Amino acid sequence: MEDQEEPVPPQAIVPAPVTVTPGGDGYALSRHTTIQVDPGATAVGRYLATLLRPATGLPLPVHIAADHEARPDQGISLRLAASPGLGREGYELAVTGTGVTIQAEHPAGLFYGVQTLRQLLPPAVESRAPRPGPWPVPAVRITDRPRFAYRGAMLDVARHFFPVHVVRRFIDQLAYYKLNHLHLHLTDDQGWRLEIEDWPDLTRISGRTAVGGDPGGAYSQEAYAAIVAYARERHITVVPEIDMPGHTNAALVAYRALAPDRVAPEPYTGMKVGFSSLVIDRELTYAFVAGVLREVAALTPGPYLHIGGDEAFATPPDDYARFLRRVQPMVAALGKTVMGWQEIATVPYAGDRVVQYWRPEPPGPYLRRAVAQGARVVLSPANRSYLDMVYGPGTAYQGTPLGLDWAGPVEVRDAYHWDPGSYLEGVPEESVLGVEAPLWSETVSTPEHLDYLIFPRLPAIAEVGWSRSRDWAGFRRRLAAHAPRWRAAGIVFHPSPQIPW
Ligand code: TNX
Repeated sequence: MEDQEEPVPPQAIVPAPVTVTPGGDGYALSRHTTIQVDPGATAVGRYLATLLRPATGLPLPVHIAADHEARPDQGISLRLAASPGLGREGYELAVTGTGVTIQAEHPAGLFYGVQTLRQLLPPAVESRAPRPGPWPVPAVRITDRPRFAYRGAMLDVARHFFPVHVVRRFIDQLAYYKLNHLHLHLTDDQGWRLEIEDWPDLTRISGRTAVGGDPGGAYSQEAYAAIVAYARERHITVVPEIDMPGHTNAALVAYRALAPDRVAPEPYTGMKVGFSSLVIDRELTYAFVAGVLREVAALTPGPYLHIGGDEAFATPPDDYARFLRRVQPMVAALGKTVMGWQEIATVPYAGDRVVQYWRPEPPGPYLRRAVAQGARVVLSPANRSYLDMVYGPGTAYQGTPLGLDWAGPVEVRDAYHWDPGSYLEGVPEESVLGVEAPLWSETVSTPEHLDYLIFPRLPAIAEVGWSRSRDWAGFRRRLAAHAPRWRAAGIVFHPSPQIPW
């Protein structure tokens, strides 16, 4: 990593900004650098200081100044001001000989400007230990705003449980690439991961199991609230998923009153899908669902409740439709927007709804009909965006095959080279809320495994969601420039043969 002292070319930013204009004198962080913030930008200012201090060892004091005129023009300044055309998440960033100015209409925009600034600094800035520097920032003017409002990733904490500190690390990785939604797949056949006060055996019993007999785990409501708060500080909305009516073996194990014939099934630690179902004609099922959704809604400030709905092969289609006709309005009654996997679109619904497309093959006409009825679509095509797919033949991680291959392989170019705005016939860009990269965890149980599957594909999906332009040749070079950053941050990654590392 001899090249760490070299200024990074400003074009190495991922996701690509709208405009990047290099030129003029650059700036370098020093002992004299201060971070000056408008009163409404204090949290972003402190966040920036916390990011930069460990590696640089610089004091970087944060000064809150209501009065722009009174400020020295040296250093980093974060300003809240109307930025016409940049929207809630857009920002302008300027580096000159005297400092760095980031301006945005909303703290979210400043937050994304801060992520861009990180990428302008040398890779060593990502180290948690002090590094010698210097800390040059190349001269550049950037204007930027995202293409899609929903840019997400999903973590399956049900097949394998990931403790809060691992989820926090995942959140930081999303923030780095300007993603703004964290979908947590909290329940499945193999485990139930969120404490529900009215149904304590869900986690007391089914919190203990995981795929392969591995140790389980569960989030107390307090731990979940801590995840939500950590995400929120990074402008990330948590989307909790309670998967139903299929993928519910863990719930039936905990409460046999919910099971067919009221006989508890065996705990399940395999990798099959589609064999379990809630009982559709039992009132207790709806008391259960209503109670769970009520507690999840109360813990979740974000607008979405994800009700799963995928692969309900053990639920006859008429039952499935009846179930959804009762459950979707429950979500609305809690003041939340229904979100679900694409199968929910087979059941008409007049309310506000987000449908998550995932199957690699073209969807049936039902999806078009749901969109015509007002549904918005989040695109997670498995053969493009699934972070749990293998990269390619012979890409085992340290001898362990990592990932599934039913929709794969998914190499970096597959993840990068597609356009959400024209991906599905009958789903126009106006109906596309955004993109999400799901990471299912049947074969994944450690932070290193997560890193390896996430990098370098997540940055590709991030650019698909943020940037309007698609430029594979340029992306390959920009992505290659990120490898030293991942190394400095202690992140393991797949050395894809498609990238000129
Ligand atoms: C399909 S994608 C599933 C999950 C599996 C995943 C593995 C979706 C909505 N359902 O239950 O974990 O494949 O890739």
